[in-house]
Amino acid sequence: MTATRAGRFITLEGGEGAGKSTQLRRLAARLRGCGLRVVETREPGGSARAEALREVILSGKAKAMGPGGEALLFAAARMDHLDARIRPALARGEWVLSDRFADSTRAYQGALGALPGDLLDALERVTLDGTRPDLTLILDLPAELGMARADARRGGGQADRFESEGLDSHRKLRAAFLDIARADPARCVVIDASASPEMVEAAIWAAAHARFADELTRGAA
Ligand code: Z5A
Repeated sequence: MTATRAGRFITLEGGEGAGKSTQLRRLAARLRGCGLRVVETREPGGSARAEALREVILSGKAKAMGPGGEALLFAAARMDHLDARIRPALARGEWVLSDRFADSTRAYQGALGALPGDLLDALERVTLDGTRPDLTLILDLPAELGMARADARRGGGQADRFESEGLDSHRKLRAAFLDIARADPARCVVIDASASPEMVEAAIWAAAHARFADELTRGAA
């Protein structure tokens, strides 16, 4: 009888245009190449109810509630995402890759929205209820470069609630994600996201190997 291996939970974080979605797809493909079952998901969203909340939040309809109100909406979406999608997949032994997770609340609603740290700690405790990422990849690049990439991808389309923040806000966000990485080096790895997609992919794969060498080798066997 073969025991089901516990799944692993990996999150990708960083500012706008850092390449999280691009790299999540590439990492998923590499993990599948090792014979692992992989779930690709995102926040806000990832489950039906959380996707409905995503629409409300990114439309800007909740902006008037302030960062506290928005943080509660992100938390409600995250609780459903964890219950409906993340924990069941981990229990089945799957690897869950999420494009953003709780660190985004710390950076956007915390550093940018000036919510106090003790409030964020309490919210995180209740929301995550012990389910934390095994590895968080912080994709780091200068704010100007991230904004230019996101603008080019939008091709003149309308910016959403957070994309319309200015350069200073994006600089603050970058610093906030680097602070998060410094505060939790056992979980977080900072990746230079200004390099080519292939180089970023290789750096991420090296970080995953450093963290999960045994599992990746067994998966491929
Ligand atoms: N938010 C929050 O406030 N609080 C929370 O708790 C959570 C989220 C969970 C969700 O936006 C917003 O919600 C987000 C934070 C807030 N606000 N913003 N801005 P989203 O999900 O719609 O988008 P995003 O998470 O910000 O991701 P993004 O802007 O779509 O970027 P990305 O996923 O990091 O990048 P990408 O789509 O992979 O790449 C962007 C473009 O750059 C694309 O054309 C690529 O082809 C190109 N690219 C990617 N990598 C490279 C490299 N290495 N070189 C050159 N070009 C590249």
